[in-house]
Amino acid sequence: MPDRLSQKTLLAFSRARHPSYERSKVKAGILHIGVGGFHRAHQAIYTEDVLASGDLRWGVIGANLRSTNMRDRLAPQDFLYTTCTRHIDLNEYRVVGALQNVLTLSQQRQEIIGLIASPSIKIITLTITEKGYCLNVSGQLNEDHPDVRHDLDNPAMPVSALGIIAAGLKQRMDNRAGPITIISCDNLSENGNATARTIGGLLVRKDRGIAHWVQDHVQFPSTMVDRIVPKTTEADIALLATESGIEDRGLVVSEPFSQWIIEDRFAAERPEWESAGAQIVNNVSVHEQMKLQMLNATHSALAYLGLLAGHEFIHQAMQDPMLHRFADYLLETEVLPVIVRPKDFDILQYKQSILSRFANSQIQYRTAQVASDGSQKLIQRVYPSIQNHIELGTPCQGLMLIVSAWLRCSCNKEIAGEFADPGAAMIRGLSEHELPERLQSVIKIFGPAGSEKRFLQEVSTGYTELGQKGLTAVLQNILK
Ligand code: CS2
Repeated sequence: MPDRLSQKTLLAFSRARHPSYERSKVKAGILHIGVGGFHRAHQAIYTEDVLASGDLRWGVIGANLRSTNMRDRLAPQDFLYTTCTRHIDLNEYRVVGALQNVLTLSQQRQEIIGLIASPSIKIITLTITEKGYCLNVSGQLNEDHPDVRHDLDNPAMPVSALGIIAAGLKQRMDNRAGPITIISCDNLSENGNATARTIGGLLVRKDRGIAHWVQDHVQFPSTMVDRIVPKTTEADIALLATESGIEDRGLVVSEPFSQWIIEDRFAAERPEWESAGAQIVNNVSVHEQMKLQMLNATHSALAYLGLLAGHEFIHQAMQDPMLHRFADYLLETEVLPVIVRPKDFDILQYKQSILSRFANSQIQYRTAQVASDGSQKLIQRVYPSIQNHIELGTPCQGLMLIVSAWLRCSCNKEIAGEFADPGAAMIRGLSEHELPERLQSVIKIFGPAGSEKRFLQEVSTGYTELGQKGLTAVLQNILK
């Protein structure tokens, strides 16, 4: 029987790199909301390196909203977990000690609010996914969202991630606990501003005093985060046990690549993340937008077209010659011409690196994982390029096809059963034949874009052709 990972069994885990600092001396300086695989394989690693460099002010307390799953997995392990970086020829294991605890909002609300209001916490990081921001189609706080309505009516008992931050900030002001930096690490354009807008929307009804306090004491830097982190499987956990004799229910697997670009806009002290490879820059939006429009858009394309073609994983979609050609075509012919490039940046090399990362068969990233929440993701990743083409009057059949494929997947009962998308509930209730008549109202999910005639027309044509001619013929036509 393998030993369960913990502070006690750590010494026996000789295949892994261990925390090189004394965990008991670490003070909590960061609160992270949304402790899943991505945070633990990304921001937590940068912080782990800072701790390893000897600056012990930056332990991380995690908080999740409803599920106690992560806490249940990690508590018996003293909140230690292993990261497995999958290289072509080896698995590199590292045990991470940065995480000190994981709380759950539904059970430890006051504790979390107390942390946000505590002077020792200087940073809040967030990975709450696109839908966690509760934005409406115009990018403002969606006051019709049930969680937002609840939090506006019960500000002391919030249920949303940003509601809890709003409650905590109010208490922080009352406690005179000083400035704090809130960093969104989700794939949203201008994610810092989006966070500030949502929290502002939740606070404004309280009183003007808090709005002014936030202006003076809170910063919301934007960030670009990048690392492919598939959901951990039982097979991954079993492989680790065989290779090392250690059972880790919190294992997280990722690709070698990792990038974190953070806008240099901090309200107070911060970890020296740049010593761990993060880039702290004046303007992050050009990088953020480029990543969304290139990497994430192509990822979504491979997910929806891959699902229609019957592929379970992204790398399998990349092994499908037609889909591979489509991904290349999409980037080269439709996305690159409308991208604002960061200065002195080799965009062709970036494009190639995206394609080879997606083709990496060491990383088993399910098409259904990327396909989830398309109603929130596509407007961020695909629409900005479409909008540019509409303005220029240039063709972009491939980009439009991603939206058509999302609709096809969403109203195909078998495929839609594989991924969640709460924002697309109304599409999911429709049959394949009902959808075209309802397209206009469905496309409202895209906000003002939804009333764009060309968008509506081409998405509709793509949808019909996918049904009548089939995926291969539609792709052949685009790629000819
Ligand atoms: C993916 C992203 O699931 C998805 O929607 O496109 O999580 C992607 O893997 C990351 O943004 C890569 O940095």
